[in-house]
Amino acid sequence: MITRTFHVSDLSQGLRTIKDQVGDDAIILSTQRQDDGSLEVKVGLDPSSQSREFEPEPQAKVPDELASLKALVRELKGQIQGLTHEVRQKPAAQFRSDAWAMDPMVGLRAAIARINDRGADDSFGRSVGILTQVLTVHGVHPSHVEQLLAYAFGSNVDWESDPSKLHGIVRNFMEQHLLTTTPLWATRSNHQEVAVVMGATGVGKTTTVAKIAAHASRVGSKKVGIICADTFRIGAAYQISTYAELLDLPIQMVSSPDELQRALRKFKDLDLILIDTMGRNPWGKPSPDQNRFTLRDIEEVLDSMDVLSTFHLCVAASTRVEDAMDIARSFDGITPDGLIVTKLDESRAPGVLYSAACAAQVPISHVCDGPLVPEHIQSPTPSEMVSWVFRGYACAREDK
Ligand SMILES: Nc1nc2c(ncn2[C@@H]2O[C@H](COP(=O)(O)OP(=O)(O)OP(=O)(O)O)[C@@H](O)[C@H]2O)c(=O)[nH]1
Ligand SMILES: [Mg+2]
Repeated sequence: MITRTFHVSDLSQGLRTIKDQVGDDAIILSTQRQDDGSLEVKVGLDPSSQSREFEPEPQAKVPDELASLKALVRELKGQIQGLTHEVRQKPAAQFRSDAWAMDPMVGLRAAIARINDRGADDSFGRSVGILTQVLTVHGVHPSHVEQLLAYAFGSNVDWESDPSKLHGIVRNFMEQHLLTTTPLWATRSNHQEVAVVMGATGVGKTTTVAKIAAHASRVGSKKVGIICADTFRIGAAYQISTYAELLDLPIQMVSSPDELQRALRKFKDLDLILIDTMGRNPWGKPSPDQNRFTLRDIEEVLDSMDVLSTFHLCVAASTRVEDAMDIARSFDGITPDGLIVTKLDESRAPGVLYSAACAAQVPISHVCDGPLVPEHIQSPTPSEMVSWVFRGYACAREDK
């Protein structure tokens, strides 16, 4: 309730004046005769009353407090705006170490702020958009796209005035981080090498073994032997025997650790032994028959015989990028020493090879781009592979 005090000479006349001023809804709270003979009348009114005349008592301090609060808010707002402006004015170089060493998102957020500042039709913004799209469409995992952009945004290069430089920074970074290793036909070692080729079913293991064997014996002038550890799939032995016969290379079939040991002893004078293995579901449990002779068994035999061995994982380029990254880290309990990317000709996403190799920190040893033995295998440089990621494999090959 709001109250107000009036001083009138007599009650009946005073009430009329009071009602004129505050309306009929006002109620008399108290009357008191004063020393000078006048009458003090205190009236009260419900605030929801429609009376426009009825002003609150002047002692109410609420408006003053509101005004000072408003002033404080204005001052704080000004300070926040000043700070935001200061952050936006910082040159890219100042974000560099923080962005990369502490949180890759910092560089990204700073760049997004700059794009927003410049408006939608900025060529820098467009360049960033195109780069993001090219990498994503070509199969690079989103986390790697984010990492590449964050690195570029934090670099010292003046890409803001020339956005095309952005691509150059990203390409260089990718080339430096994409690991490769000497193909098996070109290694120079005084010791015998044993290479186990593993991978999911149908990815091209047997065909790849035949391609590598052909290059190693014809181009690399190595004495090569093949061991087939896939006696489970119908036709597997026949397929690899046919290749061995065509290439005029010795072959042994093994289905147990003992047989593998015997085969390795028989081949003790050869330079390179290629072991073709059975296709396995990377995530499923093997059937009891498949479980008879596992990759672990092969690894144990090789370790016990003290031979120099490497495990090469075949991954089809058409594999979903998340799956390829997972498999490359560990396949059937084995950490691969090298990646063989197969069926690149059947994929539109060469970025899978970048993401799989980077996620697992495993070098790419060979790339296969067709079914023909021995033609469709190569050992590309990081620069070639990165240009596939940027241009798409087919386009980059056509331009060559
Ligand atoms: N387009 C294309 N086809 C390929 C490539 N590599 C292999 N192939 C074909 O893929 C099919 C399977 O190849 P295999 O070498 O038998 O595959 P695998 O991994 O040994 O198969 P399993 O032993 O059954 O697990 C065959 O038809 C090959 O000709 C490649 O790089 N590109
Ligand atoms: Mg096979």
